[in-house]
Amino acid sequence: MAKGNVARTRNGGSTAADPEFVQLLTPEGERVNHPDYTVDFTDEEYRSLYHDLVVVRRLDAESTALQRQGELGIWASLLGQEAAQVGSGRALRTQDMAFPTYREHGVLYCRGIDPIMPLGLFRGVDQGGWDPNEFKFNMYTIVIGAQALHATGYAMGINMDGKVGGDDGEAVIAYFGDGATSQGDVNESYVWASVMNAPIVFFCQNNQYAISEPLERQTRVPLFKRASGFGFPGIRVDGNDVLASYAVTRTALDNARHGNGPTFIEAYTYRMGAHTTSDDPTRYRIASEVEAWQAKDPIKRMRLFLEKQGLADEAFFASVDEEAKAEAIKLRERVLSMPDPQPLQMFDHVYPNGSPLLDEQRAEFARYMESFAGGAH
Ligand SMILES: Cc1ncc(C[n+]2csc(CCOP(=O)(O)OP(=O)(O)O)c2C)c(N)n1
Ligand SMILES: [Mg+2]
Repeated sequence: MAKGNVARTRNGGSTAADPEFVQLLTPEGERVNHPDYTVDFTDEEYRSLYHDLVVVRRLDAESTALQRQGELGIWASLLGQEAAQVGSGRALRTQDMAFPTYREHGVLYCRGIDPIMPLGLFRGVDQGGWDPNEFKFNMYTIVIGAQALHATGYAMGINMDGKVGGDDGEAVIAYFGDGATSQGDVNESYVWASVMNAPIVFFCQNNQYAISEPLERQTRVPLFKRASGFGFPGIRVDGNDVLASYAVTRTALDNARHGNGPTFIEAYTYRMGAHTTSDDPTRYRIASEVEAWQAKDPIKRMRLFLEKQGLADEAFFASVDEEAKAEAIKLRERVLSMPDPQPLQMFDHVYPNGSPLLDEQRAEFARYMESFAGGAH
């Protein structure tokens, strides 16, 4: 038996790859109805969703190119996951707090953060320069699954502060991947969120791989079905459908803010590029699989939808491309002119008000640096 069939046979047909999900927009750009979810966008909002999808993909491509040219240390591309990120990112209300991984550049963009910010981190000149409280978007987290705990603690805090209930209640969203669902941190978060009725949405982008490990090595049941064992609803959405991603996330966040507790969302999508620029996916997956997912491209279907509905013409699509290109050029120029940090700067933002131990370490490091002054060692 082929290795990949093991999970299928043991679950009587319900497999981790079972594609039953909420969909509002087919790969052909047809708008379909769902009994529980819908969207009510104006024509302008439909166009702006398309705009965001194109811009975040273009900025991402530019960042990959910058890494290839030695200007970034590494880059984790969002290619293929634009709809999951823009849909969920735009579903957040101003007061909601997001906890990202290292790949949520599309959500970051939707939160209104300058897209240069993550590039400083990946260039190694800062530690991620945005203020999480200002933008309600926490720092990127490289440690797989750790942010699920941070997010759950934050959500429990919101409850304690009495900020849940009503339309202006606050909610939290924690982003992570399919691989992260195997981490203890994430499962512990589910337990706490459930029993404390925390106002949180667990948004899992199932992009089918954890680096080279395919989904079938993480789970024998669909990820969204696990949530019921922890005591809250799980739902799978077509993660390449920006409308469905928006609708499902908005409903889950609104449930959370009204005091109805957590939801787990599995956004079923595909990582069309490499895990990071350090990875070579041709070593572990075949071209036909990638091609099959290219037919489900999130941007292509939104463009087809706009065309079919008569909401946009060639001039609109050309102007979005032009704008995305101009933003990418600007991004490139700004990356190239980023100053290198002073070595002692790394001590500055560890604690808001410093600490005696840190002061000692800074002084020691300063003496070490000075020992190089004016001579060869
Ligand atoms: C605690 C921990 N273990 C291992 C790693 C190494 N690592 C980096 S990314 C990754 C895979 C994550 O896969 P997934 O959760 O599916 O997210 P994706 O990268 O696919 O978005 C691993 C194992 C890490 N960063 N942190
Ligand atoms: Mg993954």
